Amino acid sequence: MKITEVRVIVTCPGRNYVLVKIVTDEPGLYGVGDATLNGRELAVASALQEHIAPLLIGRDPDRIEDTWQYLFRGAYWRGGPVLMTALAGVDLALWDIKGKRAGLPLYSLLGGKTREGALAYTHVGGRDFAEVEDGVRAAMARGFRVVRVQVAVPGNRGTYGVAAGSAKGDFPREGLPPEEVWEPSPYLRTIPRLLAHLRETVGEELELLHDVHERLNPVQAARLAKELEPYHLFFLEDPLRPEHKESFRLVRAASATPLAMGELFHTRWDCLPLIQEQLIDFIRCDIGHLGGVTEARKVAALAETFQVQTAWHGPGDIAPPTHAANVHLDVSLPNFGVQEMVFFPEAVHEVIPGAPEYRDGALWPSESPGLGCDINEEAAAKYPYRRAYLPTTRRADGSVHDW
Ligand code: EZ4
Ligand code: CO
Repeated sequence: MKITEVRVIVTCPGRNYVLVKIVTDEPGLYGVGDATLNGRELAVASALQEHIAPLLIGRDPDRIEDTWQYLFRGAYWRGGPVLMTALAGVDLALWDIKGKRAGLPLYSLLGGKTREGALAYTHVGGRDFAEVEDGVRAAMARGFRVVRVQVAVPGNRGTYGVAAGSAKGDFPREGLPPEEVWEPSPYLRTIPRLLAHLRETVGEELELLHDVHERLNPVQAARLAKELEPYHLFFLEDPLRPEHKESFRLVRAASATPLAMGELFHTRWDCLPLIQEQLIDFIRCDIGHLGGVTEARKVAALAETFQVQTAWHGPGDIAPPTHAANVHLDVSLPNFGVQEMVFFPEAVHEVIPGAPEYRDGALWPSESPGLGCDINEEAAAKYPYRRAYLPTTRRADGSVHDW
């Protein structure tokens, strides 16, 4: 069997997605992958089209590991978000083909189920504590047992994870990234109060978590983890930027708040220092930015060895094939922890059918062979690419901070 064609499909059913369709010489047999990188979509599409697709034509799609090694090690230039997202798109499509050939869902190829469904968490953001509380109650009514909570911070303009119109940042010029203003002091005062409010009003049983989005310095992160300790978070997400892994020692030493990190990691070597020193409790890489299922399995095996659980990134700006891959891994891995999820709008289901189904607080894998997703190319063509960016964050004095 040979790969005959690699199609890169860029579409915007509400937001931009880059999809990979790998076609084989076996009639009707193809695989579908996701290679979306928010704000840099066309860089990945071009890497795939111009540099990677020509290397795949004529190769045996069954040899996933060899293809992965060939693209990662064989190219000399390796790693980074663009190349590892492109590699993930190829990797997912190849696993999809393997599953379809075998007539088995991906989880079965990964060793079979260790559980039936994947415990899932949803996002709740609000302009104030009351709005967050309402959102949390609505999520509980929908069956969620784990909820991520974010709140607008007085004095800051635009808050990560808060969708409400008035909380959004300003656009410096039409078509450029929106700009938000963020200061650590009000943020550090607000978040413990939010958690105190939620524990008083919704009780102790619901699992809560919060995403710092890598904005704090080590001592600020240590303070937050310590002050959140009484509220028993499920985990505190991404307290620090990805560069200084050793800074996690300070946060770890300050409290017993469980820590999670990983959506900005691109290889197992990024994850290794935090895992082997047991500085985190959850590794939450984005499979779509990590070179796919092939690398995620290796990260999960490293994590299992050190009692670290998985919490793969599952935001709305990666496409359903990556969400499907998440859940196939979740139900097969022994050290699965929790799965982040979103509800996709109807247009996404139309263009990319097969996102994992949500029911009773969990996500359930497709029983179809492979990943269980498809691409409706006619529908995709109705939604052409629209240039868009993630926001930029500035401090109050105007200097650039990390978004
Ligand atoms: O900001 O996917 O946990 N989820 C997140 C996401 C990321 C986006 C970046 O493209 O932090 O919302
Ligand atoms: Co995050």
